[in-house]
Amino acid sequence: MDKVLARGSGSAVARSRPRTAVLSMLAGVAMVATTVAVATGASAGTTLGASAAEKGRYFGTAVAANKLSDATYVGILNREFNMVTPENEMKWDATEPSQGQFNYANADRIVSHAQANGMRVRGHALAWHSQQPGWAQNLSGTALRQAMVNHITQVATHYKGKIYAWDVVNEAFADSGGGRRDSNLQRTGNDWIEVAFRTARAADPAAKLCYNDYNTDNWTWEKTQAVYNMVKDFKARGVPIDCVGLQSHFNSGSPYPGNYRTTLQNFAALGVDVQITELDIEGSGTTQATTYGNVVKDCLAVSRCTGITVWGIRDTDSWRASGTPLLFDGNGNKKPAYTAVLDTLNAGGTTPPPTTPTSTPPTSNPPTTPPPSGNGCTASFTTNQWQGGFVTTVRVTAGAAPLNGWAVALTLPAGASLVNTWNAQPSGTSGGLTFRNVAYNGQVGAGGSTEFGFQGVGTAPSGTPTCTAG
Ligand code: 9MR
Repeated sequence: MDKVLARGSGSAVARSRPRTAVLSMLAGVAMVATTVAVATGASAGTTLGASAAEKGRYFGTAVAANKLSDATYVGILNREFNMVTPENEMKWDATEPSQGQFNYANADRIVSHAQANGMRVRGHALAWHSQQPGWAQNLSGTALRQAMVNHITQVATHYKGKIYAWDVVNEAFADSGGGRRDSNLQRTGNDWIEVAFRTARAADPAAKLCYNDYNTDNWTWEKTQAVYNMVKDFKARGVPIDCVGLQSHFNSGSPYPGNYRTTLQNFAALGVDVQITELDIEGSGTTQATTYGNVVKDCLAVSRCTGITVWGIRDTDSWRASGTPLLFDGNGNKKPAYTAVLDTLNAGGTTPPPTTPTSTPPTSNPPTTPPPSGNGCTASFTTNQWQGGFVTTVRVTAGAAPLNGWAVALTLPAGASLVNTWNAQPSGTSGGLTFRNVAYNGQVGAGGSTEFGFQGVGTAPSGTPTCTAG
């Protein structure tokens, strides 16, 4: 069983709490409160999506394709939300049930529904240890690495231009100890996460690329620190990452932490967007409503917290239905939690820029290459080779003078050819190649460096590449 499910079993109290008439009564009160809030705020939105949009954000939900024929469900979906995440339909087992044979039918239904109703889509999830098809579970080493790269390339290409943000890698860190989670993907090599991100960038350059995980809400937890260090390292080395998703499944075993805003701020200060991707809060009534309000307040306080997605519409749609963790009851009525979210969205006026970290961030020094003493530049590369393919990362380092443009020459061995390149423009696809800077990375300060990379089939280049300034 997935570890999140184990954690998610929550407290017996939360699970046995009855959804009684009290809740319906509170829902009634909630609707009155909503009406009052709307009447007093001229520009206040009357739905979650509209109110979030007024604050420059989105409000989304997980959607299950098989519920798109449920009129109550679709009515709430279309009225309230402007972002959707397919709950299971874009996962590896759903999209590539047999190796090399792709099935997009259910995911396409959700994407079409979203597009027809003016909603955007968060893609979930390209590479994950869980919900792999049987054939992938049985692979290892280079065969699995290649299968992952192909899967990401195929799925991200199929949805190219239709996805606001992809959860490229999901839940790759261990719950404790500050390290990676053991998995077949992890055993292909520690660089599997960055290879996944580079592959996704090459396939759909316009989509934001996110790392998504749970139990990364409390700033002091080892797992939060471990993900923070990875994102910091990726930013330092030019690995393409645009956002961090905090799933935020809250219950008594994994409660909303008082330092949640600090966590959001500290991730944002690394230069990535932060998104709350799978929010649900077990409980009921005022207690649950207050926590929902606090989460929304925290997101509004961090300008790079760009949106919130709840993990389902009605309590009965939830993967944790007995914990009644969502904004609508089983009949589709608004709960007090709904009103708290809407009122907080409407009240939240400020979106200050991200602040500097409020607690000392952990340090992780980016790899450094001593600058050469002369003018010009040098280049060096590292390669991840698997059977039949490779990813090479090239570091360009300026000499004693700043660079205003650079070119790196290297030769691909016979039979090898380029598949994707990021952060550089290649002169061709095989043999002797020159990679030139692109618009945003030609200027490198004296002694500074920048990185580009490429993915290819066949054998990776070896030797020392030649770097020329200008
Ligand atoms: O909500 C999803 C549920 O229907 C599936 O059975 C489950 C299987 O792993 O995945 C649930 O969604 C998970 C999400 O994809 C990743 N984060 C944890 C979510 C809850 O388990």
